[in-house]
Amino acid sequence: MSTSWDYLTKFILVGDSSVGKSSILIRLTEQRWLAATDPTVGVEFGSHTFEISGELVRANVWDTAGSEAFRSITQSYYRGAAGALVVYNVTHRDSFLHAAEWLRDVRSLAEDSVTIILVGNMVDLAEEQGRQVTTEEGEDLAKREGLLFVETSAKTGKNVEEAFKMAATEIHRKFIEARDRADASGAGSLMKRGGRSAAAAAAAAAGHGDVRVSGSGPHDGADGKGCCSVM
Ligand SMILES: Nc1nc2c(ncn2[C@@H]2O[C@H](COP(=O)(O)OP(=O)(O)OP(=O)(O)O)[C@@H](O)[C@H]2O)c(=O)[nH]1
Ligand SMILES: [Mg+2]
Repeated sequence: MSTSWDYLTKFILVGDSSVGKSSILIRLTEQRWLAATDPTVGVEFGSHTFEISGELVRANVWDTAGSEAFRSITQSYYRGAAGALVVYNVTHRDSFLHAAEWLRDVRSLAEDSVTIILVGNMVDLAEEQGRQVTTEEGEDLAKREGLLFVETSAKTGKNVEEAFKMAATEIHRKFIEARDRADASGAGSLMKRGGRSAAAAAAAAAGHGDVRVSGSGPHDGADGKGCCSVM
């Protein structure tokens, strides 16, 4: 069956409650902003397609609840993730201090070759109220831990698509390298090849159809059996 993308890959969004993970996902998939969001119960799911080096990469994104109460459920979604966004709020220092714990969880539960991006969200609020975490502190942590880094605002949309695209570009790069080494494990297993048809390619060029719904089970996002996968 043909698909409207060349590669499918899985992302997870993790971080303390209220740092803006769901708002980032809504901004990515629906290009809108909700002033009031409900805390996520378990996980939610969204999908977005990026063009990278002339190829279409569809990211299936699992947005997890930051609340401790859901930890055992949310951790079951880490498996198979090629990309992880570890999100904190630049106006709330504790959320930054906790980023190290989220990072540890991602490293122990996701794939070894997972690409991790540290995301300092709410830069709009920082401009209004002042920040508790400087850009340099975020950059330093990212450098020490070998992470990508970006500051975002789900409210204005600043750098939201770029955050995912930076990570997707790195995943794509690792995948192509692994493919060239004929290595089907590690990074070579973190993207699934689709079969974009000529008609689908034309439609994709005209606009990428995104979806966003609540999740219902720990699909790896690459098997096509998820609630909203289009495989
Ligand atoms: N000013 C501003 N507010 C934001 C931003 N991102 C999120 N918020 C607000 O912060 C609150 C929490 O956002 P959520 O997206 O629900 O946070 P979450 O990380 O998904 O929280 P959990 O689902 O409980 O883990 C909401 O009131 C959002 O409107 C941002 O970039 N700027
Ligand atoms: Mg949420």
